[in-house]
Amino acid sequence: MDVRRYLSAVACVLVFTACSKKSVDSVYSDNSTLDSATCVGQSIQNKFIVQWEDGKFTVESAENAEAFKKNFIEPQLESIRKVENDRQLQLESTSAVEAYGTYDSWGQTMVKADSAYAQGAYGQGVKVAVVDAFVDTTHPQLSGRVAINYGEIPNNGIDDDKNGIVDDYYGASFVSSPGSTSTPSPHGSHVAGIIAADPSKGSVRGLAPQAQIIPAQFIANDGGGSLGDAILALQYAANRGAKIINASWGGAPCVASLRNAFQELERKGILVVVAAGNDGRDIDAYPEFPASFNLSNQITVAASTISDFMTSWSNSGFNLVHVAAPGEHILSTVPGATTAYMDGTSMAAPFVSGTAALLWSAKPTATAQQIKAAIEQSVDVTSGHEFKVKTRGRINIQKALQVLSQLVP
Ligand SMILES: [Ca+2]
Ligand SMILES: [Ca+2]
Repeated sequence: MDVRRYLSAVACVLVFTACSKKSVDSVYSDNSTLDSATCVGQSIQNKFIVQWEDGKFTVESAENAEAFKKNFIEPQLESIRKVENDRQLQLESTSAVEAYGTYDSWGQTMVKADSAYAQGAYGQGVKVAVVDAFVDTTHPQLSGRVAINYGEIPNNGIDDDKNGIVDDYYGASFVSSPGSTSTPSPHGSHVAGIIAADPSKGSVRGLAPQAQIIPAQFIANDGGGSLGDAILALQYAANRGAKIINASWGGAPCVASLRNAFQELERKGILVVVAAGNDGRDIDAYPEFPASFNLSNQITVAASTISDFMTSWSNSGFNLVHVAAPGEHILSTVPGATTAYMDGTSMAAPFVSGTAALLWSAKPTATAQQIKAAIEQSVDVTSGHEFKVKTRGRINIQKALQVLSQLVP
């Protein structure tokens, strides 16, 4: 070996990324090196999440990893940024629907939603994606509040607008594994109603009653879901023009794909509102994903009670959970043209999504970071009520509107 070639080889070892070409093994990760304590979720051996160099995600199938590397990754190596196995999510969702007494709309009153309506802010012009379980778009309080994809002709079996999804007139489902039950989960419809239910058509008071919901389902009726399906639903929501994405779920494995997907949303200026989780634990110390991602476009939400304390079961964190919002005995829409009470940070997150929609309709030029700052800087902090969250408080829409008008003159 001549000296020059030898030196060149050494330089390549030292600055590996600068002079090496990508290899199949450098883009493909089987997640085997991650911390097994926090990386829950069984790997799906024949499904692969592909992030392309242009930022897009697809989910592909192959017989096994070796076949996928040889037949898919290798021929397209230059266009592929990262590949990981898909995984089952250990989703936390509130499935119990209990009938409580007369707690109707206590949360909407406590956060002072009326102050926005007095200023003409109803969430108009703001699309909020519910990346969740099934959303009942026929519910009388939701049917007029669903964002319509006018490029699509419904129910003709054709992808008219060529966005890759057949008949996504209202929304789309990315559930690839249908699960064991056909009865719709109430979860997605309940979340959607908290954000935007039409109060003129029933007893539920949606926070932002003129916002539009984009249903993007990835959670099956039995509560199952996969990481790849979640990422495709997030990507779809962004492509449909969502300003806000509500993620009332957790239990995702700490793989790079989901973080990269959330970072794409950050790059696109989309606000992401995430439930902190219902395990009564500190997610600063024991991370929960996506709640613990800590991105600039992310608000992670704890649940508060009617007496304005943290619920006993809400996850917390002085760094990674930002605010509290009503999350106990929350009335909202569920399938079957009816209503129900549910508990959970899953209910608290859409209070913040609805709040963000109100703020954005008041100041359409605000950035996701300004909306987040207005919500964080306006919480009610009550002496003796210890909210174990970054801001120490519970959201207040009236004050948030005032703060936003200072941030965005
Ligand atoms: Ca379509
Ligand atoms: Ca169609």
